[in-house]
Amino acid sequence: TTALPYANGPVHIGHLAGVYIPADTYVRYLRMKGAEVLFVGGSDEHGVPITIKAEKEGCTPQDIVDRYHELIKKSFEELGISYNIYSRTTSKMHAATASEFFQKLYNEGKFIERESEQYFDPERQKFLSDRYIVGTCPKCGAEGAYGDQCEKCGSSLSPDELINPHSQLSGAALVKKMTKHWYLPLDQYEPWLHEWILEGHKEWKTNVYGQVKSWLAAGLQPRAVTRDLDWGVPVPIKGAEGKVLYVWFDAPIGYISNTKELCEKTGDNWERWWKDSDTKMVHFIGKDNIVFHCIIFPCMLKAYGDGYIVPENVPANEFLNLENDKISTSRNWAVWLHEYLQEFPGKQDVLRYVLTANAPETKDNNFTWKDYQDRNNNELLSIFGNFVNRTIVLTHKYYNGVVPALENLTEADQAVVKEMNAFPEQVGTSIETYRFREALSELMNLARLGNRYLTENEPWKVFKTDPERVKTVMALSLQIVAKLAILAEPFLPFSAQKLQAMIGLTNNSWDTTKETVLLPSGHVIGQAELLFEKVEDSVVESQLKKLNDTKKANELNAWTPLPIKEQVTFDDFQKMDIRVGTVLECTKVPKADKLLQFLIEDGMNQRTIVSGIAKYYPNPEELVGKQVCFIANFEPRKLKGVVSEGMILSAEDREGRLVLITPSQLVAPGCNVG
Ligand code: B3M
Ligand code: ZN
Repeated sequence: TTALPYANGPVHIGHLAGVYIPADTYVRYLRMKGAEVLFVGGSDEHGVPITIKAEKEGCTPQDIVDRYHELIKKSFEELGISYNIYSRTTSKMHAATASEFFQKLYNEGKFIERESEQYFDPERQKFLSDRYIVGTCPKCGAEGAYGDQCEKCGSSLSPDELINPHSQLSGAALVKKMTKHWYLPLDQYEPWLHEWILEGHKEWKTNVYGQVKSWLAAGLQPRAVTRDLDWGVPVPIKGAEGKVLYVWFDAPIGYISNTKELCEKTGDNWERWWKDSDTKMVHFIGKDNIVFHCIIFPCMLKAYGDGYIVPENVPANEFLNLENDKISTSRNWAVWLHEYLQEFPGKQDVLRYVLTANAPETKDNNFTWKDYQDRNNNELLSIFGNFVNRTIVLTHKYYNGVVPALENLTEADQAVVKEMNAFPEQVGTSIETYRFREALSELMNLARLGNRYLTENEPWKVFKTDPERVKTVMALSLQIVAKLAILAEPFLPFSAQKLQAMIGLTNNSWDTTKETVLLPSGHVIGQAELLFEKVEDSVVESQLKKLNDTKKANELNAWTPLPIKEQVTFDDFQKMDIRVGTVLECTKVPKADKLLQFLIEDGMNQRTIVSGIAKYYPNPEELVGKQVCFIANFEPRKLKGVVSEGMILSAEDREGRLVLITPSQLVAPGCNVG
């Protein structure tokens, strides 16, 4: 299974590197090993963020999830994520399955019931989840802080801490009201979790094992599995009207619902996937989902009983950064899959390659466009592509594409044979232990071996003097190409399949690659076609520009007016003599690129005022005849040798641009402003 992405936005490279690419690599490998595999995915279509997005856009939550479910599903397909099923948690099957799951636990007394006081919006007549409660941040004083977090200062909050909490929906002041919820008593499962994971699964990744250990050390609390909300799977019991299952209760059941949905279509028995001790279940997720997949969902399955298995492993990954900055949906700091697919047609494997090579397996990792280019140009193209291309081209040149017999091996050849035959096992073991970066680098070592073999034997030179020898060299190189064509498939499915077709391989079973001869003598291979192409500098530059534009836009959006200054009295204001004047002359101040020198008609006299707005008025002569506002009793100051008798008023916008303040109609020079 792969974590079900929330259908309130598209997926990005962080999701891919953490969850979907490793899972797909794993699954493709298992299939090639001949294992019976079910690869289950889907969209998570419940939860508060979806309802908030709908509210903001003035549509229904269903509209939102319909939009993103389709987008995500299609992008996964295009990237070659080879699900057996990708469904959704708004399906009928899911509602029925999740509902039945809750019902059984409820009937068997597996929940505890608790009443507690919650915030209630008296106008909308509903309970509000934390996100719908806004107020003043107790930490930084910002208005509009949410009941769970202040976005201004980043503090995490509880609604009780907010000053003047009110409803984001209606603006109404909130009241507290009692409400009943059902809790899964996780504490009761502690001994079992301890034995099952801490004793029984010491082989789990240290980041996963460590998180479970610290959760258990801190002690588990009962968890509410219901919410007062109108978007979700309704709680299927009397007296629970207006309540739904908590999204983290229903979402993992989605794995079961989607299995059922598929099996119903194919005539398979879904229970053998979920209730047979021979089935191994593996959850691919990101690190923020560990507690749900290692503790809560297993407790749910354990509580349900009836033979449900629990996961064999949960190889959660850490996070991927983008250009040394945290990926963020709200700041649009991401490489979105659907955009990548559009901008880089036919380059799915490059992304799969780079994200596997940089997978955040043991610590957070970083994606940069420069690294993308380097890995494409210096690894995929120079090592893999180059070896394959040289071998195929030479085979056509010397033998019209007919594979020569692999015979007359020298001792050195035999060592190469031995070396190449070890790869299927090595790569396979790394994949089976969820070390995908290591597996990929092993795969590239096979291509390196091929390159080295060709370079050392120089068939293009030897052909003139010893054509018999070249037959052996080419025959052996072709076997390496064939092995690569198969072993690359879990990582680079598009290129591998293209290569297999190119050389006429019809069997992609993993274990056959342990044999030496995959292309028998006399077999005819096709013409060399390009597998990879160079990524030019301009591509990197334009992607960096796109990110840079995002950054700029974010900075502008983050702009807020300055805080209001200390209060002043009418008398304070009266001290300021603000007047309108007409510009008689306006020139640049020599040797001061910021300053303009104005000659102003102030109704009684003419006065000189210097103002630091030159950057925004490149043609100062155009200001002649315009009217401006100025402070007439400002103490004279000398600026770059010019005495300035007043201050001209301008507005400063969010970009720091200064704009002159002008009366909306012509007035007599010398008029007071106030
Ligand atoms: N919808 C994805 C997330 O936390 C969440 C996973 C559910 S898996 C059952 O980003
Ligand atoms: Zn704050």
